[in-house]
Amino acid sequence: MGMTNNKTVLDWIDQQIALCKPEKVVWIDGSEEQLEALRQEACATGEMYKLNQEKLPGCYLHRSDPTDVARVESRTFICCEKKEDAGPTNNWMDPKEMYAKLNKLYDGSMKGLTMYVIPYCMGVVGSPFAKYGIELTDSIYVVLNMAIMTRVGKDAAAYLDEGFIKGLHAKRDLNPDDRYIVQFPQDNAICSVNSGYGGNVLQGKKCFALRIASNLGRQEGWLAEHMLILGIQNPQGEVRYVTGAFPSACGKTNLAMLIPPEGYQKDGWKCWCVGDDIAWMRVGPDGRLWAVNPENGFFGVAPGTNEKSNPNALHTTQKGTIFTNVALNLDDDTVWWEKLDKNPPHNALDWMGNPWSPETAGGRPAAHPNSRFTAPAKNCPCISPEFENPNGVPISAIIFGGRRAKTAPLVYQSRDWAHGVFVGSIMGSEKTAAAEGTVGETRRDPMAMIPFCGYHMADYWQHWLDMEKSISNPPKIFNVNWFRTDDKGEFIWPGFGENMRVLEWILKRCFDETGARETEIGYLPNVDDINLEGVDVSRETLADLLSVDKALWTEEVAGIRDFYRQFGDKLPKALADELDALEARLKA
Ligand code: GTP
Ligand code: SPV
Ligand code: MN
Repeated sequence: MGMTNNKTVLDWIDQQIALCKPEKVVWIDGSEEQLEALRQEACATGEMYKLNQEKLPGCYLHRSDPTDVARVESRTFICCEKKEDAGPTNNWMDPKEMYAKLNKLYDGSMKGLTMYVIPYCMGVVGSPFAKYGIELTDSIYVVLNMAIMTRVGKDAAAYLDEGFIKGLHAKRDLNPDDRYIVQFPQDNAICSVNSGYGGNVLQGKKCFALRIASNLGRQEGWLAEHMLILGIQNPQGEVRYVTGAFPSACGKTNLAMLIPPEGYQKDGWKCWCVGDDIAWMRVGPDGRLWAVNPENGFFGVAPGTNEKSNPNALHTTQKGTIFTNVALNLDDDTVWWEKLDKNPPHNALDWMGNPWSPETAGGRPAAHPNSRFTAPAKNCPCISPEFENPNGVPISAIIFGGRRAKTAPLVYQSRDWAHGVFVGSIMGSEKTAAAEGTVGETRRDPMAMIPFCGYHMADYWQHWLDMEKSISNPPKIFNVNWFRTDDKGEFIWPGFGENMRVLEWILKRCFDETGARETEIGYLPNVDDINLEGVDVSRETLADLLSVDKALWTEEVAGIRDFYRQFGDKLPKALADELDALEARLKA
């Protein structure tokens, strides 16, 4: 409807209309009037529920189908031409076969429904980093979420001539056996069907900004990563930036919105959030790595978010937010989730819409463990003044991390870039609720990209290794672990805001402002170089958190060897050498 004359765009949309056969087609122009009308429609049909507008203005609740509550990695495919290019960690199917399968599912799937055409931009519209897409969907929930998470409408449509990612989503009947999340890198195309949840269907996020963009990054010489971006301002007023890759539900949003401990605040430290989930990083003219956040909002984990753990996130969700699969407090039409506070509502509906109260729940959680908020970035009290800087921010440190009960120390620094890539490649984490499967079992999740790398993982590591040549002033690479537990299974390190103490050491290392001791696995802090003033952690506990257990690491080496084996000849030699060198140091 006049938003573009681009024939490629219009022809492609016509083909999808012919396939899905919607009753109506509506272009999303990005205007508040149109979005408001859609909110009202979604409330009228029960797709969304309007919350208490005095306490939570512009906020809504949505409940997804109970069988559709997380990303489905087993139903996610990379359909490049050759199976070997998808690699052993991705599902693959021949593109022709997959298109045939999908076309059957899409055929007539929108009969009697409206197809929404969402032109959107990842990144600041018109900036050199920006990339464009169109998502066609029959879900108002998707439209409203995309309008928070990305830049949608006319402004984005004006740039479609620069090329665009084609996306099609149909909810159909949500049959889990016919659920598909498919990326076609050769066609720059994304297809989702039979899901209405999060990363499966908000295609700008994991499908585009990671799976498709990782392919573009490889071709064009940059990196698309599952990383937060955080600015840390020191008492001198200088802001230094880090990125951090932790697996899903392992603390990116929390670290991205960190509030320094009181003592740090008094001294003048401040943190700025640039992004909480995805970073696109390119080499700048100065030879440093520069990062932008391609998103425009936060799709964050609700449970565990509270006034103490992450007040900035909580504030961010107090207006213009869509809550998915949290509990509804019927007394005042507000939301609740586990660990929000110590006062669970007594008259509530759980995430499935069933009556819930702490007395009768029998331990059943009120909110789904992967319940989420979709909140505009501009709501965030600590959003960085550089959030919309088209050039991004220069990165001093890259931080990898996961949930490890025992093995990984609180923090260590890699020896150099290649060793840093190795440290990223051996990341392991105990599984969380952000994906289907058994929570708790350890799995390797290199660079937190196992579910998101759009091509062969070994080629991806090679791309990381190759990047060194073009980054003359590379960031230093670290690994952190906030999740070591004691004999009772309790976290030893207080985490959250206190992680600032570790960040301070990391940044000092980047600018040669503090020392370290060399160990088998890399550089570790001297116990006295981590500031413990004002925190209830003893020097002995810290020493324990900074210990390297040789026996555990020897087991770890065996685990890594097992993991690496599946990559065969494709495993970059530099990584095989790093593993041998680590083993040799542990034996020495
Ligand atoms: P995705 O959105 O799935 O990519 O997750 P994320 O990496 O942004 O994780 P998030 O920050 O939402 O944290 C997930 C869970 O980890 C929450 O339950 C947090 O309370 C918990 N968490 C985050 N940081 C820490 C920490 O420093 N220590 C401990 N013990 N828990 C943490
Ligand atoms: C994750 O699982 O890493 C998320 C949520 O950030 S989703 O958008 O569902 O992928
Ligand atoms: Mn994520």
